[in-house]
Amino acid sequence: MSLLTPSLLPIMGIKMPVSFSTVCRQGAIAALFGLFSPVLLAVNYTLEHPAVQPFIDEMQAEHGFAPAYVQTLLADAERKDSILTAISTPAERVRPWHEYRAIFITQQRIERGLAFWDEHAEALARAEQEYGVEAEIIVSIIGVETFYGGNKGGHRVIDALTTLGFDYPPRADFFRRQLKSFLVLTREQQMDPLTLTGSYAGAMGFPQFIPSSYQAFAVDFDSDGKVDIWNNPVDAIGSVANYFREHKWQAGAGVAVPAAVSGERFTEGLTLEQGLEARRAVAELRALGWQPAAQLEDTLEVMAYEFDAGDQMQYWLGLDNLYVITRYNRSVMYAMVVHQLADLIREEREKHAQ
Ligand SMILES: [Ca+2]
Repeated sequence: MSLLTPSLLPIMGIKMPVSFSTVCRQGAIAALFGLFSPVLLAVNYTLEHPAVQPFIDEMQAEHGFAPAYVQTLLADAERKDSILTAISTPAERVRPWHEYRAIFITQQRIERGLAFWDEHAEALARAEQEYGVEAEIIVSIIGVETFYGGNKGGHRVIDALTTLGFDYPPRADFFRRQLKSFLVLTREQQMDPLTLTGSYAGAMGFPQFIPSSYQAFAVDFDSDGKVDIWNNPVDAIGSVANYFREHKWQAGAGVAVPAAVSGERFTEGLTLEQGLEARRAVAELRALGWQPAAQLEDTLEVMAYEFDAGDQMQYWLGLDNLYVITRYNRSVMYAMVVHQLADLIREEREKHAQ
């Protein structure tokens, strides 16, 4: 899950690797200097850092961790300037819908999705049955987050969470809580906290769960006694399905309905400027010039938004399930990409089955 900087990004924003090339560039430069300069030795989290001892004390008091163990882990963790750069680099600009969509919805991502579905058909069918979440939504989430596990992030989670928890004041509390969750989950799962990897913000495995989401929603879907979202796609499938069920996904209830607009007042119906939680009744939208392309009850409360499709604007009404997708990543463009990719993969799969 990609909770990069939700508070910093606009709702219509993007969680793209806008800073990726910058990170790579700076990493390369740092590596270059590292060859020649002893000044750029790794910075570890020893007791010299004022936040380390309090953290060790809290881990002992709250979770019963031996202080020496936590101290050893933190002393191995490295502060990564590339992570601080990535988290604090603002999105260069908000991409219009047609550009955002083109990044994620590609023929390759559809085809790899079909292959992933074929390979894990049993687990996906079982997830659909047990959690009431359509297979194509699970496939699409994993496809958008990590290209079906192909891009799970190369940072050590311990480095990401210590760097951000101890040296990124704007969100230090959040990331220290994630670090606590991470240490607890690795103890529970008997995993090595020094080797697990993820994104620069500590999002982990096929579904990019942050540690607190792992603790709340990840499941052992192949019943081997481990909840392994890093290497086990079956656990990842069950975990994504469980996440959606717990966020009140309604199987078969649809996600979004296109609309036509007319008249002078339809822009008054747009809800997104008031946030992802804002809703309008369908009757009210009709009165403002919105015509849904499907039958919707007048009393239904929906999101209403417009997207820049390049050559024209597109208008949509978002149903409760669209909002559920934004619980995974707080962006309506993200939710629409997941929805549309899911539909395209399902259509292709049905075509192949004929
Ligand atoms: Ca398992």
